Amino acid sequence: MNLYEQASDWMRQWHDDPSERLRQIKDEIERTGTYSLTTEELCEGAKVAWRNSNRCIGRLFWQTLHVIDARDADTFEAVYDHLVNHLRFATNGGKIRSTMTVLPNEFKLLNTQLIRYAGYETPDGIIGDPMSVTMTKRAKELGWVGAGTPFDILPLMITDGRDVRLFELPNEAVLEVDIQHEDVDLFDGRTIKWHAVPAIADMELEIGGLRFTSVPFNGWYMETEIGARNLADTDRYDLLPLVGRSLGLDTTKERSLWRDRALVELNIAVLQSFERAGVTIVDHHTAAKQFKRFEKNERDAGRDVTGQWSWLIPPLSPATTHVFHEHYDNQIKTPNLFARSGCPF
Ligand code: HEM
Ligand code: NRG
Repeated sequence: MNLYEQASDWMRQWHDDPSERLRQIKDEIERTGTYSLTTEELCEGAKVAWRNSNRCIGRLFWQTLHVIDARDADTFEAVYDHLVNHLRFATNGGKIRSTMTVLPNEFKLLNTQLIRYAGYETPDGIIGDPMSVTMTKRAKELGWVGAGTPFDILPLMITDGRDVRLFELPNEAVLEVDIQHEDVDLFDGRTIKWHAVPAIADMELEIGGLRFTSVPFNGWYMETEIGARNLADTDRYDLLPLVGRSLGLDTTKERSLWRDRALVELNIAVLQSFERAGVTIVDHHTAAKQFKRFEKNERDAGRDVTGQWSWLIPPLSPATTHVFHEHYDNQIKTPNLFARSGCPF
Protein backbone atom coordinates (compact mmCIF):
# COMPACT_ATOMS: atom_id res chain seq x y z
CA MET A 1 0.00 0.00 0.00
CA ASN A 2 1.28 3.50 -0.77
CA LEU A 3 1.09 6.31 1.80
CA TYR A 4 -2.25 7.61 0.59
CA GLU A 5 -3.80 4.13 0.75
CA GLN A 6 -2.50 3.65 4.28
CA ALA A 7 -3.85 7.06 5.31
CA SER A 8 -7.16 6.18 3.75
CA ASP A 9 -7.27 2.83 5.58
CA TRP A 10 -6.82 4.61 8.93
CA MET A 11 -9.20 7.52 8.27
CA ARG A 12 -11.94 5.08 7.23
CA GLN A 13 -11.50 3.18 10.50
CA TRP A 14 -12.79 6.03 12.60
CA HIS A 15 -14.14 9.02 10.60
CA ASP A 16 -17.85 8.64 9.77
CA ASP A 17 -17.29 10.52 6.53
CA PRO A 18 -13.59 10.69 5.69
CA SER A 19 -13.98 12.05 2.16
CA GLU A 20 -13.21 15.72 2.91
CA ARG A 21 -10.23 14.83 5.12
CA LEU A 22 -8.93 12.39 2.50
CA ARG A 23 -9.07 15.10 -0.17
CA GLN A 24 -6.88 17.30 2.06
CA ILE A 25 -4.45 14.46 2.68
CA LYS A 26 -4.18 13.64 -1.01
CA ASP A 27 -3.43 17.28 -1.74
CA GLU A 28 -0.85 17.48 1.06
CA ILE A 29 0.91 14.30 -0.15
CA GLU A 30 1.01 15.62 -3.73
CA ARG A 31 2.51 18.93 -2.58
CA THR A 32 4.94 17.72 0.09
CA GLY A 33 5.37 13.97 -0.31
CA THR A 34 3.88 13.31 3.10
CA TYR A 35 1.06 14.48 5.40
CA SER A 36 0.51 15.18 9.08
CA LEU A 37 -2.06 13.97 11.58
CA THR A 38 -4.23 16.24 13.70
CA THR A 39 -3.81 15.83 17.46
CA GLU A 40 -7.12 13.99 17.59
CA GLU A 41 -6.11 11.55 14.83
CA LEU A 42 -2.81 10.96 16.63
CA CYS A 43 -4.48 10.31 20.00
CA GLU A 44 -7.07 7.92 18.57
CA GLY A 45 -4.38 6.17 16.54
CA ALA A 46 -2.23 5.63 19.64
CA LYS A 47 -5.15 4.01 21.47
CA VAL A 48 -5.86 1.68 18.55
CA ALA A 49 -2.15 0.84 18.34
CA TRP A 50 -2.38 -0.40 21.95
CA ARG A 51 -5.58 -2.31 21.10
CA ASN A 52 -3.66 -4.03 18.29
CA SER A 53 -0.59 -4.91 20.39
CA ASN A 54 -0.71 -8.68 20.13
CA ARG A 55 1.73 -9.31 22.96
CA CYS A 56 -0.14 -7.22 25.53
CA ILE A 57 -2.47 -8.82 28.10
CA GLY A 58 -3.46 -5.35 29.46
CA ARG A 59 -5.48 -4.23 26.44
CA LEU A 60 -8.91 -4.03 28.16
CA PHE A 61 -8.02 -0.46 29.09
CA TRP A 62 -6.96 0.75 25.62
CA GLN A 63 -9.53 3.54 25.57
CA THR A 64 -8.12 5.14 28.75
CA LEU A 65 -4.67 5.94 27.29
CA HIS A 66 -3.61 9.57 27.93
CA VAL A 67 -1.76 10.81 24.88
CA ILE A 68 0.44 13.90 25.10
CA ASP A 69 1.11 15.50 21.73
CA ALA A 70 4.64 16.88 22.13
CA ARG A 71 5.54 16.94 18.44
CA ASP A 72 6.52 20.59 18.77
CA ALA A 73 9.37 19.98 21.27
CA ASP A 74 12.41 21.42 19.48
CA THR A 75 15.31 21.34 21.94
CA PHE A 76 16.98 18.68 24.09
CA GLU A 77 15.74 20.52 27.17
CA ALA A 78 12.15 20.56 25.92
CA VAL A 79 12.31 16.82 25.20
CA TYR A 80 13.76 16.14 28.65
CA ASP A 81 11.03 18.26 30.33
CA HIS A 82 8.36 16.28 28.49
CA LEU A 83 9.90 12.98 29.62
CA VAL A 84 10.07 14.06 33.27
CA ASN A 85 6.51 15.37 33.10
CA HIS A 86 5.44 12.08 31.52
CA LEU A 87 6.80 10.18 34.52
CA ARG A 88 5.22 12.57 37.04
CA PHE A 89 1.83 12.44 35.31
CA ALA A 90 1.92 8.66 34.78
CA THR A 91 3.13 7.88 38.32
CA ASN A 92 0.44 10.06 39.92
CA GLY A 93 1.58 9.23 43.46
CA GLY A 94 1.12 5.49 42.78
CA LYS A 95 -2.28 5.56 41.10
CA ILE A 96 -0.67 4.88 37.72
CA ARG A 97 -2.14 6.40 34.56
CA SER A 98 -1.51 4.78 31.15
CA THR A 99 0.27 7.49 29.19
CA MET A 100 2.08 8.05 25.89
CA THR A 101 4.13 11.10 24.91
CA VAL A 102 4.62 11.65 21.18
CA LEU A 103 7.91 13.47 20.54
CA PRO A 104 9.23 14.65 17.18
CA ASN A 105 11.18 12.07 15.14
CA GLU A 106 14.22 14.38 15.19
CA PHE A 107 14.96 13.29 18.76
CA LYS A 108 15.52 9.69 19.78
CA LEU A 109 16.04 8.04 23.12
CA LEU A 110 18.81 5.49 23.40
CA ASN A 111 17.22 4.04 26.54
CA THR A 112 15.00 0.97 26.21
CA GLN A 113 12.77 2.21 29.07
CA LEU A 114 12.59 5.61 30.76
CA ILE A 115 13.50 3.89 34.04
CA ARG A 116 16.07 1.09 34.06
CA TYR A 117 18.68 -0.06 36.56
CA ALA A 118 22.32 0.02 35.52
CA GLY A 119 24.41 -3.17 35.26
CA TYR A 120 28.16 -3.09 35.97
CA GLU A 121 30.61 -5.80 34.98
CA THR A 122 33.07 -6.35 37.85
CA PRO A 123 35.70 -9.05 38.49
CA ASP A 124 33.22 -10.63 40.94
CA GLY A 125 30.35 -10.70 38.45
CA ILE A 126 27.67 -8.26 37.41
CA ILE A 127 26.29 -5.74 39.90
CA GLY A 128 22.79 -4.54 39.04
CA ASP A 129 20.69 -5.54 36.04
CA PRO A 130 22.64 -7.68 33.56
CA MET A 131 20.19 -6.57 30.87
CA SER A 132 21.61 -3.02 31.09
CA VAL A 133 25.33 -3.79 30.78
CA THR A 134 25.66 -2.38 27.23
CA MET A 135 23.49 0.64 28.00
CA THR A 136 25.52 1.30 31.17
CA LYS A 137 28.82 1.16 29.23
CA ARG A 138 27.39 3.66 26.76
CA ALA A 139 26.36 6.01 29.58
CA LYS A 140 29.85 5.74 31.11
CA GLU A 141 31.47 6.54 27.75
CA LEU A 142 29.35 9.67 27.72
CA GLY A 143 30.72 10.66 31.11
CA TRP A 144 28.14 9.22 33.47
CA VAL A 145 29.35 7.93 36.83
CA GLY A 146 26.99 5.57 38.63
CA ALA A 147 27.06 4.98 42.38
CA GLY A 148 27.67 1.26 41.77
CA THR A 149 24.71 -0.10 43.73
CA PRO A 150 22.48 -2.89 42.31
CA PHE A 151 19.71 -0.34 41.72
CA ASP A 152 21.21 2.81 40.13
CA ILE A 153 18.80 4.51 37.75
CA LEU A 154 20.38 5.07 34.34
CA PRO A 155 20.32 8.61 32.97
CA LEU A 156 18.24 9.44 29.91
CA MET A 157 20.35 9.46 26.74
CA ILE A 158 18.82 11.65 24.07
CA THR A 159 20.18 12.11 20.55
CA ASP A 160 19.27 14.44 17.69
CA GLY A 161 21.27 12.30 15.25
CA ARG A 162 24.41 14.39 15.79
CA ASP A 163 24.95 14.79 19.54
CA VAL A 164 24.00 12.52 22.40
CA ARG A 165 23.17 14.24 25.69
CA LEU A 166 22.77 12.78 29.15
CA PHE A 167 20.09 13.82 31.61
CA GLU A 168 19.65 12.46 35.14
CA LEU A 169 16.06 11.82 36.19
CA PRO A 170 15.09 13.77 39.31
CA ASN A 171 14.60 11.38 42.29
CA GLU A 172 11.16 12.75 42.87
CA ALA A 173 10.04 11.64 39.37
CA VAL A 174 10.97 7.99 39.95
CA LEU A 175 8.76 6.09 42.38
CA GLU A 176 10.27 2.86 43.68
CA VAL A 177 8.86 0.06 45.82
CA ASP A 178 10.85 -1.93 48.41
CA ILE A 179 10.05 -5.59 47.94
CA GLN A 180 9.36 -7.25 51.28
CA HIS A 181 7.37 -10.37 52.07
CA GLU A 182 4.94 -9.97 54.97
CA ASP A 183 6.02 -13.13 56.78
CA VAL A 184 9.58 -14.01 55.75
CA ASP A 185 12.82 -12.10 55.12
CA LEU A 186 13.31 -13.42 51.59
CA PHE A 187 16.57 -11.63 50.80
CA ASP A 188 18.72 -12.15 53.90
CA GLY A 189 18.60 -8.47 54.84
CA ARG A 190 19.47 -7.15 51.36
CA THR A 191 17.44 -4.27 49.89
CA ILE A 192 15.56 -5.40 46.81
CA LYS A 193 13.32 -2.94 45.05
CA TRP A 194 11.71 -2.20 41.70
CA HIS A 195 10.41 0.93 39.99
CA ALA A 196 6.67 1.54 39.90
CA VAL A 197 6.31 2.45 36.22
CA PRO A 198 7.27 0.32 33.20
CA ALA A 199 7.79 2.94 30.47
CA ILE A 200 8.87 1.46 27.14
CA ALA A 201 10.97 3.91 25.14
CA ASP A 202 12.24 1.85 22.20
CA MET A 203 9.14 1.19 20.11
CA GLU A 204 7.71 3.02 17.10
CA LEU A 205 4.08 3.99 16.58
CA GLU A 206 2.61 3.54 13.12
CA ILE A 207 -0.64 5.32 12.17
CA GLY A 208 -1.95 5.76 8.63
CA GLY A 209 1.41 4.92 7.08
CA LEU A 210 3.29 7.46 9.23
CA ARG A 211 5.96 6.36 11.72
CA PHE A 212 6.51 8.11 15.06
CA THR A 213 9.86 6.99 16.37
CA SER A 214 9.92 8.57 19.85
CA VAL A 215 6.78 7.58 21.68
CA PRO A 216 7.55 6.49 25.26
CA PHE A 217 4.50 4.84 26.80
CA ASN A 218 3.54 3.14 30.03
CA GLY A 219 0.82 1.26 31.82
CA TRP A 220 1.33 -0.54 35.14
CA TYR A 221 3.09 -3.78 35.98
CA MET A 222 1.73 -7.30 36.12
CA GLU A 223 3.52 -8.85 39.12
CA THR A 224 5.09 -11.69 37.11
CA GLU A 225 7.12 -9.20 35.05
CA ILE A 226 9.03 -8.33 38.21
CA GLY A 227 8.67 -11.46 40.36
CA ALA A 228 8.91 -14.18 37.71
CA ARG A 229 11.31 -12.50 35.27
CA ASN A 230 13.27 -9.37 36.30
CA LEU A 231 14.17 -10.62 39.80
CA ALA A 232 14.11 -14.34 38.97
CA ASP A 233 15.65 -15.05 35.56
CA THR A 234 19.17 -16.48 35.84
CA ASP A 235 20.38 -13.80 33.40
CA ARG A 236 18.70 -11.00 35.39
CA TYR A 237 18.76 -10.58 39.21
CA ASP A 238 18.77 -14.39 39.70
CA LEU A 239 17.27 -14.29 43.21
CA LEU A 240 15.57 -17.70 43.37
CA PRO A 241 18.46 -19.52 45.08
CA LEU A 242 18.60 -16.84 47.82
CA VAL A 243 14.80 -16.86 48.22
CA GLY A 244 14.75 -20.67 48.31
CA ARG A 245 17.36 -20.78 51.08
CA SER A 246 15.54 -18.02 53.03
CA LEU A 247 12.39 -20.14 52.88
CA GLY A 248 14.34 -23.11 54.27
CA LEU A 249 13.79 -25.19 51.14
CA ASP A 250 16.02 -28.04 49.98
CA THR A 251 17.79 -26.35 47.06
CA THR A 252 19.99 -29.39 46.40
CA LYS A 253 17.24 -31.43 44.74
CA GLU A 254 15.23 -30.26 41.74
CA ARG A 255 12.38 -32.58 42.73
CA SER A 256 11.73 -30.58 45.90
CA LEU A 257 10.37 -27.97 43.43
CA TRP A 258 12.18 -25.31 45.47
CA ARG A 259 12.37 -23.03 42.42
CA ASP A 260 8.61 -23.13 41.95
CA ARG A 261 7.89 -22.52 45.65
CA ALA A 262 10.43 -19.66 45.76
CA LEU A 263 8.85 -18.16 42.65
CA VAL A 264 5.38 -18.10 44.18
CA GLU A 265 6.57 -16.44 47.42
CA LEU A 266 8.61 -13.88 45.46
CA ASN A 267 5.56 -12.97 43.38
CA ILE A 268 3.44 -12.71 46.54
CA ALA A 269 6.08 -10.37 47.98
CA VAL A 270 5.90 -8.16 44.87
CA LEU A 271 2.10 -7.93 45.07
CA GLN A 272 2.10 -7.28 48.84
CA SER A 273 4.79 -4.61 48.53
CA PHE A 274 3.14 -2.65 45.71
CA GLU A 275 -0.19 -2.83 47.54
CA ARG A 276 1.40 -1.65 50.80
CA ALA A 277 3.00 1.27 48.93
CA GLY A 278 -0.28 2.20 47.24
CA VAL A 279 1.12 1.54 43.75
CA THR A 280 -1.07 0.06 41.00
CA ILE A 281 -0.17 -3.51 40.01
CA VAL A 282 -2.19 -6.42 38.66
CA ASP A 283 -1.79 -10.13 39.43
CA HIS A 284 -1.75 -12.52 36.47
CA HIS A 285 -5.11 -14.15 37.28
CA THR A 286 -6.92 -10.81 37.34
CA ALA A 287 -5.06 -9.65 34.22
CA ALA A 288 -6.17 -12.79 32.38
CA LYS A 289 -9.80 -12.17 33.42
CA GLN A 290 -9.51 -8.59 32.21
CA PHE A 291 -8.09 -9.86 28.93
CA LYS A 292 -11.10 -12.21 28.59
CA ARG A 293 -13.36 -9.16 28.89
CA PHE A 294 -11.28 -7.43 26.21
CA GLU A 295 -11.76 -10.43 23.91
CA LYS A 296 -15.53 -10.26 24.43
CA ASN A 297 -15.63 -6.48 23.89
CA GLU A 298 -13.75 -6.87 20.63
CA ARG A 299 -16.04 -9.61 19.35
CA ASP A 300 -19.08 -7.52 20.35
CA ALA A 301 -17.62 -4.59 18.37
CA GLY A 302 -17.30 -6.85 15.33
CA ARG A 303 -13.50 -7.02 15.40
CA ASP A 304 -11.29 -10.11 15.36
CA VAL A 305 -9.03 -10.45 18.39
CA THR A 306 -5.39 -10.88 17.46
CA GLY A 307 -2.70 -12.00 19.88
CA GLN A 308 0.68 -13.67 20.29
CA TRP A 309 0.08 -16.65 22.56
CA SER A 310 3.68 -17.13 23.68
CA TRP A 311 3.73 -13.55 25.06
CA LEU A 312 0.19 -13.45 26.39
CA ILE A 313 0.51 -16.43 28.72
CA PRO A 314 1.91 -15.42 32.12
CA PRO A 315 5.26 -16.99 33.09
CA LEU A 316 3.79 -18.24 36.38
CA SER A 317 1.15 -21.03 36.38
CA PRO A 318 0.08 -20.25 32.80
CA ALA A 319 -2.31 -23.20 32.52
CA THR A 320 -4.44 -21.80 35.37
CA THR A 321 -5.52 -18.94 33.05
CA HIS A 322 -7.90 -19.27 30.08
CA VAL A 323 -5.25 -17.70 27.82
CA PHE A 324 -3.19 -20.91 27.89
CA HIS A 325 -6.10 -22.95 26.54
CA GLU A 326 -7.04 -20.50 23.80
CA HIS A 327 -5.72 -20.09 20.27
CA TYR A 328 -4.74 -16.58 19.10
CA ASP A 329 -4.20 -15.31 15.57
CA ASN A 330 -0.96 -13.27 15.42
CA GLN A 331 -1.97 -11.20 12.38
CA ILE A 332 -0.54 -7.65 12.59
CA LYS A 333 -3.10 -4.87 12.23
CA THR A 334 -2.30 -1.16 12.04
CA PRO A 335 -2.14 1.27 13.80
CA ASN A 336 0.36 -0.64 15.93
CA LEU A 337 3.57 -0.45 17.94
CA PHE A 338 6.70 -1.95 16.39
CA ALA A 339 10.21 -2.72 17.58
CA ARG A 340 12.58 0.13 16.72
CA SER A 341 13.72 -0.28 13.09
CA GLY A 342 17.14 1.36 13.07
CA CYS A 343 19.71 1.24 15.85
CA PRO A 344 19.89 4.73 17.38
CA PHE A 345 23.54 4.33 18.47
C1 HEM B 1 3.57 -6.14 26.49
C2 HEM B 1 0.87 -5.81 30.51
C3 HEM B 1 -0.26 -1.27 29.23
C4 HEM B 1 1.64 -2.03 24.84
C5 HEM B 1 3.02 -6.39 27.72
C6 HEM B 1 3.37 -7.49 28.58
C7 HEM B 1 2.61 -7.40 29.70
C8 HEM B 1 1.77 -6.24 29.56
C9 HEM B 1 2.62 -8.34 30.89
C10 HEM B 1 4.43 -8.56 28.27
C11 HEM B 1 5.74 -7.97 28.68
C12 HEM B 1 6.87 -8.91 28.74
O1 HEM B 1 6.68 -10.13 28.76
O2 HEM B 1 8.00 -8.38 28.81
C13 HEM B 1 0.32 -4.55 30.50
C14 HEM B 1 -0.42 -4.00 31.59
C15 HEM B 1 -0.74 -2.73 31.26
C16 HEM B 1 -0.20 -2.48 29.92
C17 HEM B 1 -0.75 -4.72 32.89
C18 HEM B 1 -1.51 -1.81 32.14
C19 HEM B 1 -2.26 -0.81 31.73
C20 HEM B 1 0.19 -1.07 27.94
C21 HEM B 1 0.11 0.18 27.23
C22 HEM B 1 0.63 -0.03 25.99
C23 HEM B 1 1.05 -1.41 25.92
C24 HEM B 1 -0.42 1.49 27.81
C25 HEM B 1 0.78 0.92 24.82
C26 HEM B 1 0.14 2.06 24.71
C27 HEM B 1 2.35 -3.19 24.93
C28 HEM B 1 3.26 -3.65 23.89
C29 HEM B 1 3.84 -4.83 24.38
C30 HEM B 1 3.25 -5.07 25.69
C31 HEM B 1 3.55 -2.97 22.56
C32 HEM B 1 4.90 -5.71 23.68
C33 HEM B 1 6.26 -5.16 24.06
C34 HEM B 1 7.39 -5.83 23.31
O3 HEM B 1 7.22 -6.32 22.21
O4 HEM B 1 8.52 -5.85 23.89
N1 HEM B 1 2.04 -5.65 28.34
N2 HEM B 1 0.43 -3.62 29.50
N3 HEM B 1 0.77 -2.00 27.13
N4 HEM B 1 2.35 -4.08 25.98
FE1 HEM B 1 1.21 -3.93 27.63
N1 NRG C 1 8.55 -6.66 31.04
C1 NRG C 1 9.05 -5.32 31.04
C2 NRG C 1 7.97 -4.32 30.65
C3 NRG C 1 7.23 -4.69 29.38
C4 NRG C 1 5.89 -4.01 29.24
N2 NRG C 1 5.00 -4.25 30.37
C5 NRG C 1 4.00 -3.44 30.70
N3 NRG C 1 3.80 -2.40 29.85
N4 NRG C 1 3.33 -3.69 31.76
C6 NRG C 1 9.58 -4.98 32.44
O1 NRG C 1 10.02 -3.86 32.70
O2 NRG C 1 9.54 -5.83 33.31
N5 NRG C 1 3.07 -1.33 30.14
O3 NRG C 1 3.02 -0.43 29.26
O4 NRG C 1 2.44 -1.27 31.19
